[in-house]
Formats: sequence, structure tokens, C-alpha cells
Amino acid sequence: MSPLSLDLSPDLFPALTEAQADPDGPGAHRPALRFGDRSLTYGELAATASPLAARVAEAGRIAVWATPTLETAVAVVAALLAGVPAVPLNPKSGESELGHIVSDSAPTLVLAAPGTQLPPALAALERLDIDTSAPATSLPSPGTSDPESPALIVYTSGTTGPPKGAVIPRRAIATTLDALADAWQWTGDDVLVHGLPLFHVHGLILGILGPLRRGGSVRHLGRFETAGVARELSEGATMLFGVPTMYHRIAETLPDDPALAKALARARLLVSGSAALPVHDHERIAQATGRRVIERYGMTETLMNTSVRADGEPRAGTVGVPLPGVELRLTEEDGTTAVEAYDGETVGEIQVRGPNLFTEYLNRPEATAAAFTEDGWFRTGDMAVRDPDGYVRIVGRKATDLIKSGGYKIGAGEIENALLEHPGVREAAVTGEPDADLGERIVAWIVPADPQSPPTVDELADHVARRLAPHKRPRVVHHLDALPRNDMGKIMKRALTHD
Ligand code: MCA
Ligand code: AMP
Repeated sequence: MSPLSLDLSPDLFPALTEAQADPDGPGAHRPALRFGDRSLTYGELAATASPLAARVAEAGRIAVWATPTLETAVAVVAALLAGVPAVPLNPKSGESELGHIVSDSAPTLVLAAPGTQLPPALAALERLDIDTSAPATSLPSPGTSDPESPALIVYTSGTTGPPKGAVIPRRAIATTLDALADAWQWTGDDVLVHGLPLFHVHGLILGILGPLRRGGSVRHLGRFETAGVARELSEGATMLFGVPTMYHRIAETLPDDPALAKALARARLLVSGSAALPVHDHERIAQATGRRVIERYGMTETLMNTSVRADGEPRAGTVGVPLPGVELRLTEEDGTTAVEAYDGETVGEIQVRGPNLFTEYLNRPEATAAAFTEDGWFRTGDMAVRDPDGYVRIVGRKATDLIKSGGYKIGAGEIENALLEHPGVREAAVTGEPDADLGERIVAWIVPADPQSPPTVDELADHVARRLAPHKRPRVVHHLDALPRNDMGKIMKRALTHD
């Protein structure tokens, strides 16, 4: 383990505290957040977030309608200042997904941007509008001093059943962001650009809370577009965060866009994560810009585990070395015997331990217990090898029923259940297949209720998007007379191939 001392201080945002204490000081005038033409300095963020923090301080738990806007960032900062756990909601979630999250996490309030229409699944909740223009009317809220107290509850898919809420304590946020600061030489002078959604760890914790913890700033694109990346990197942004689909789209655009190549060449750090960035895209970007994208590896439950370091060798196809404070081991099939080899070929499951880990799955003690070994290692389900110098190379994952599409983790079982609720579907199985843009695309194999008029791909895609979320929709549908099953009646997904 690295000797880096980890700051477990309850003050997650020292620059914000400083701006609160000295509203006329130079720190208060530094930029903090920018979304399009709307922005807040640290002083303004303190002034808008602290009254909101005071208003939510008594709530047991709040939900945030996490549109990619300034309001979402302000609401989450306010919740953290108040010490009230926040549940970020995907604003594109369908009824059944939202209904599950709301009944599971039981927030007492939902925070949303003024004028936003909320769906019926949230009708029973008290609503509070996030006013980003409010002047400070109250003193800074006292907040919580307990690093173990829950900060965020982030929903993540498993292989079966509805998504589980990972309870992320303040301690994990502080330590993961400080470990990344060490690995990336990330400082308050950095200006981050990204267009990631704000209801997951990547976009919200790394992409919004990260710059704020450093006292730096973030410019959010609203939605990812290569033109926005080029503009911000040529106007002072120093770092880019993205999922592989975004870097793939950059690699596709580069040959016809010299301005994008020039902008990327100026960046201090280009970071990819959430899924593997194919070596082909690494190479195309390096060739066009002279810059290497570095990868880091994390998970909702563990926050960040490894990264290629800014001062290390950027090696395509690897996720670098364990971050300071993170213990990482590979285990054999029994899940407990450690693999000792650093030979670039012995495969084992990645298990991690450290202050970056979540506390539990909300209301799911059995799932929580199953996720850890007896001696406290978290089983990631990711399979990897280690190079002789410690670089980790992810080679696959244990569960074939988890699909990574566009950087989103999606459980096959969840989509199968949704498909089975469609009247035109008698049986359903879901698999992932390689996709150059998304990494994997979702494929549905269905036995139609009426073979004469099977449901179309659009119909099933709409059905899943409405119930769950658009990114969970099948992109391809195959119709079969029957699903291949073994003697036990279990669907044999390996036999699901089309020729
Ligand atoms: C299309 N759309 C539909 C339908 N079809 N909406 C409803 N019903 C339909 N049938 C809409 C979509 O909502 C979307 O709307 C637009 O059409 C295009 O959809 P799509 O092709 O699916 O997506 P895309 O816009 O091309 O998205 C690619 C993307 C996205 C931007 C790369 O996948 C993305 O943002 N990925 C990031 C995932 C992420 O952050 N993962 C982090 C979790 P509209 O255009 O209005 O949006 S992992 C994590 O946090 C761990 C810790 C880690 O390691 O990082
Ligand atoms: P999620 O559960 O949505 O937080 O996604 C976590 C999963 O994303 C991990 O278990 C990995 O399978 C995958 N992942 C994250 N970063 C990387 C990366 N750089 N390379 C390969 N896989 C990654």
C-alpha cells in the first residue's frame, strides 16, 4: 500500500468553506461550475448552496432530479453541506425503474430545477425547486462531522432483479478524489471538461465533486459533443473525462477535424473510464494528437481502484496500478486464494479493500454480505492479469449477464423481466454483442406470443425505454421459435448466435 496520508476530514470542499468564510477574498471569485452560459464562482456556489443546505438539513434523505445542469451540481453540494444523503435520479428513467428507486430509498423530498416537469412516480414526494440565483440568507449549515455517514446512494444494476442502491460514505468520496489527485497531479489550477450524465459515479463524483474538492473548476457540456470538447480544451480547459464511446467518437472525428486534434494535443490529461477503451481507439487518438489517453478503473461500489498515473507510462490496454490506499489482489476460482503471479498471463478475479469502498447495498444485507469475502475483500467480478511491474490488465468479467453499453452497466435479467411484461413476448433472453461505438449493444432474443405478428424492434425498444431507461433498450431483436435450454430448463445463452 502506498504511504500517502488520506485526509478523512469531514470538510469535503475546503475551497467552498474558505469562500463562505471570506466572501470578499480572492478564493470566492474563482470559477467553480460552468454549464453552457451559466456559471458560479466559489462565492456564488457557497451563497446558493448554503441556504438550500439549511432547507434540506432536516430531511432524512433527498432525491435529486439529476439533469445535466447547474441545478444538479448545486443540489448535490447542498446535500453534502447539510450531511443529508442524496439519491441522484436518472431523469430518463422509466416508470418501473423510478418507482423501484423511490420506494427503495424512501426520500422525503425531491429537488429539481424550476420548471422541470416530474413524472407521476415522484408525485407523492414533496418538491423543492433549486434556485441557483438565491443570495445567501442563512449562515453556513453545520453539516455532519462523521466520515462514515452516507453521502450518496447510487443505483447500479446487477445480473438479475432491479438495481441496488450503493451507499457511498463521505470518507469514500474524499479518499478516492485525493488518491486521484495524487495519481493525476490534479490541482486547483485544473479545468475539467466533460459531458457525462450526473446520476453515476463517473460524471457526478469524479466529474463535479472532483474539481470542487481541488478548488478547481468544471465546464459541463450539457451533452457530449466533440465540438464542445474542442472548444473548451482550446479555451483553457486542461482535463477531459469520458467513457470509451466518447473517445471512440473523438477518434472517428479526428481525421476530418484538425481543430479537435489541436485542442486535444493541448490538454494536460485525457482520462477514459467506465469500460475498456479499445487499443485501436487509443492508437488513433495518439496518432492524430500526439497525446495518450490514460485509463482508470473503478466501480460504483468501490469508486476508483487503479489508474495509469500522470507520471507513469501510459500503456494502452491497461488500467494502471492500484491507487494510493487501495489494496488490490487477484484470486483463483475459489474466490479466496490469492494469485501471486505478476506474469501478464495468470487470470484472477480482482478483489479490493480500502477506504474507497461503499458501506452497503441499501436494504440488501444479503447482497452486501455476498459481495465481500469473510476477511473484507470486495469481489468486483472483473477478471484481470498483472504485468511484472504491477500494471493491471482487465481481460473480462465473471458474469456474462452484465452488459456494458456506452459505459453504462446493464443487467440482462432486468431487461428480460421488462420484455416479458410486453404482451407480444412469450419468452425472452438478453445478451450483449460487440459494438464499435457502444462497446457492447443489447440484443434481445424473443419467442413471440403470436409468431404471425411478432413485436418489432422499435416497439420493444420503446417498451424497455419507457419502463427502465433508454440506454437499456435493445438495439437488435431476434425472433425464435423456442429458446435453447439445457436438461434443467436453463436458457443456454452461449447457443444464442445468429448466422
Ligand atoms: C433513442 N432515444 C430514445 C429511444 N431511442 N429515448 C426513448 N425511447 C427510445 N426508444 C434517445 C436517447 O434517450 C437519447 O436521447 C438519444 O435518443 C440517443 O440515444 P443513444 O444512442 O442511446 O445514446 P447516445 O446519445 O448516443 O449516448 C452515448 C453516450 C451515453 C453519450 C456515450 O451512452 C453516455 O452518456 N454514457 C455515459 C455512461 C456513464 O456515465 N457511465 C458511468 C457509470 P438524448 O439525445 O436526448 O440524450 S460507470 C461508473 O460510474 C463507474 C464508477 C466508472 O468506472 O466510471
Ligand atoms: P459500474 O458498476 O457501472 O460502476 O461499472 C463498473 C464496471 O465498469 C467495472 O466493474 C468494470 O467492469 C468496468 N470498468 C470501469 N472502468 C473500466 C476500465 N477502465 N476498463 C475496463 N472496465 C472498466
